[in-house]
Order: sequence, then structure tokens, then C-alpha cells
Amino acid sequence: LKYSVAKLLKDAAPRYVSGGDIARRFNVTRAAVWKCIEELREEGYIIEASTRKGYRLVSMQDCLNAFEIQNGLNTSVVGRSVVFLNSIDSTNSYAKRLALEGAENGTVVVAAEQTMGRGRLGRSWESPAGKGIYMSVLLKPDVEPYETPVLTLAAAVAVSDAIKEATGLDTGIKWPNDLVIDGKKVCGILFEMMSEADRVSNVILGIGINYSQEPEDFPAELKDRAISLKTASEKGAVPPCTTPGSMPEFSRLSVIRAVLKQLDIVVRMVINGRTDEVLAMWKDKSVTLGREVSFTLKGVQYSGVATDITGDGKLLVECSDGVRRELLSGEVSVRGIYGYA
Ligand code: BTX
Repeated sequence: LKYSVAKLLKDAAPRYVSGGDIARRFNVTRAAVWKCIEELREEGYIIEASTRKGYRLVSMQDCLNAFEIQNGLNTSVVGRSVVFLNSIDSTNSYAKRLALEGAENGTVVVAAEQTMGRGRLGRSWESPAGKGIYMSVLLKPDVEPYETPVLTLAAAVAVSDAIKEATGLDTGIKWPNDLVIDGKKVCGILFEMMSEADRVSNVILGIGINYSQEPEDFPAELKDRAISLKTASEKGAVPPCTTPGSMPEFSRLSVIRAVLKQLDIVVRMVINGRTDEVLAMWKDKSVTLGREVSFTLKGVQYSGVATDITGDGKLLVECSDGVRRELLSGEVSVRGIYGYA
């Protein structure tokens, strides 16, 4: 009932709908309608009530729930089932637990807060309540393990496209799949998989996007390395439809829905063998290729210039010792990004 009422108010907005009309429509009491309105308000719907005119939906800016994430999404796989949690240790860990219980391909877990958000290589991901987007997508892509690096690059392309669609902001991709604005990290992607001998059974794509943190919300060591969509949009890269300086009308909800739609597209491309196109999209957004990079391999530090991505998703580096090396994973510092001067 609650979300039927929400939908009714959404369709009617900015007009009022009387409590009596809603009650009759769903064959419930006016008190039941009032209870729904209260619950919706708690979920972030801003609803005005007027004794004469009834109820009116004013804004959904902070609203987040499984119904709104999924409603009318029209994707083929991604978002078939959506779980929303107010708080969780890590959406990736939760999605892994769901996978073990047999959750379906395309299941999405979204949380408003993570208490133990995880990064790559055992690092942590700052996940304050309400200020970021924390989501994991469970996929059963039926690909072989060697094909998965391209899937992670594809995820970065999808999220970058989604951010563009929902906010108008341009992001660059730092290899393999950090999204960067002004040399600062706005999104990180954690790719985890469970595989059997030669088949990948479950892939979990964890996506963390900084949404509304102010610079001072980040821990001191991240201040110069992290940025939120809100800060980026205020700094001038404002979507064309909004007045400069004002907070554009983009919400966590619109970003999440755009991510699911774009992921659905690129995952299908990878499964259908269109990896060349995906890699071309990645290269187009890259802030790594053509730049000086440094990295550590088996305890030895190397530097050189990143020149290309191989067909199976490895980074090619022409090292200063004259050797060309291929990197499959790990950490690469790129000059000009995250304070690497
Ligand atoms: P990463 O290992 O590339 O990045 C982690 C590093 O980034 C940290 O060591 C820290 O320096 C920095 N960092 C931590 N938090 C933030 C932040 N909010 N913004 C910018 N920089 C930060 C990237 O790992 C992968 C992150 C994936 C996060 C998602 S959230 C949903 C899902 N669930 C989960 O537990 N992880 C993923």
C-alpha cells in the first residue's frame, strides 16, 4: 500500500490528492493513509499535508528504497531483484552471503551506510550514512576466469556513463577502475568472484560512489585524494540544466538507477563478445594511458609510461628499464592523480 500511495502522489505531483480520495482508491481508512504518509516521510519522501487539499509530493531528493530503485527500471538482468538495507557491514559481503543462498543473477544490494566497507587489497572504504552510494551487483555471467578483467573495466565504463547521465559530470578512469574528477577519487569498484575450476559461478561488483560528502567529511589523509559528486558539481562542472552554484536535482536514487541501466548494457556487451567496443570506451575515458606511472611488482618498484590495454584487460607499461610489462591487477600510481607529483 505504502508504495502505491507514493506512486499515486508522484503521478499527481505537483497537485494535491485528498486523503479521502486515496482511502477510497485503495479501500482503506484515512488513518491507514496517514500512517503510510508518515512511513514514506521517514524514508525521505517530502510530503506536504494540507487539511483542506490533502497530500502533495514535494521532493524525493533523499529518498531511497528497493521499490524506487527497481520501479520501471526495464533492464534485462541487472536489478531483477533489489535489496535495500539501512546499514550493513559491507554490501559485497552481504551479496556474497545471498549468492551462497542461491540468489538470482542480477540481484542488487544497496545500503545507506556500511560499517565495514571494503576496498581492494584488504583496504577499507569510507562509507558514512547517507553521504555515499554503496551497492553490489551479483552476476552469474557464464564467462571464463580469464574474461573477468574486462568485466571489471566494463563496470568502470558503466558507472562513468551513469554519473554523466544522472549528474552531467565527466569522470576519468584510473586503471583499473577508479573514477576520478580533478585528480581525486569519486568512485571505487571492488570486483570479487567465486569460481569453480574453469567457470566463474558468481561475480560481485561492489560500487562505492562519494555522493554528498563535504571535503571536511573525509578523514585527513583522504582530503586531497577524494571528492564527492556534490563538491564536483559545485566546483563548476554543473549539469547544463541547473543554475551554477545550486545543488543540481540529482539524487542517490537517480545515480543508482542509471548505474543499473548502464551496467545492464555493458555486461551484455561483454557476454556477447563485444569486448573491443568496451575497451575502446574505457580508453576513451582513461586518465592512465599516455601518462607516467609507477608500480611495485614482487617487491620491486618500476616506473614508465602506460601505453595501452591488452584485449584481455591488462595494462601495458613501457618501463624506464626498456622492458614492456603487462599488469593484471594491483596498484598503479599515475602522475597527476591522488597527489602523485
Ligand atoms: P581501493 O582499494 O582502490 O580504494 C581504497 C582506498 O581508497 C583506501 O585505502 C583509501 O586510501 C581510499 N578511500 C577509502 N574510502 C574512500 C572514499 N570514500 N573515497 C575516496 N577514497 C577512499 C576501491 O578500493 C573499491 C571500493 C569499493 C567500495 C564498495 S562500496 C559497496 C561495496 N561494498 C564494499 O564493502 N565495498 C564495495
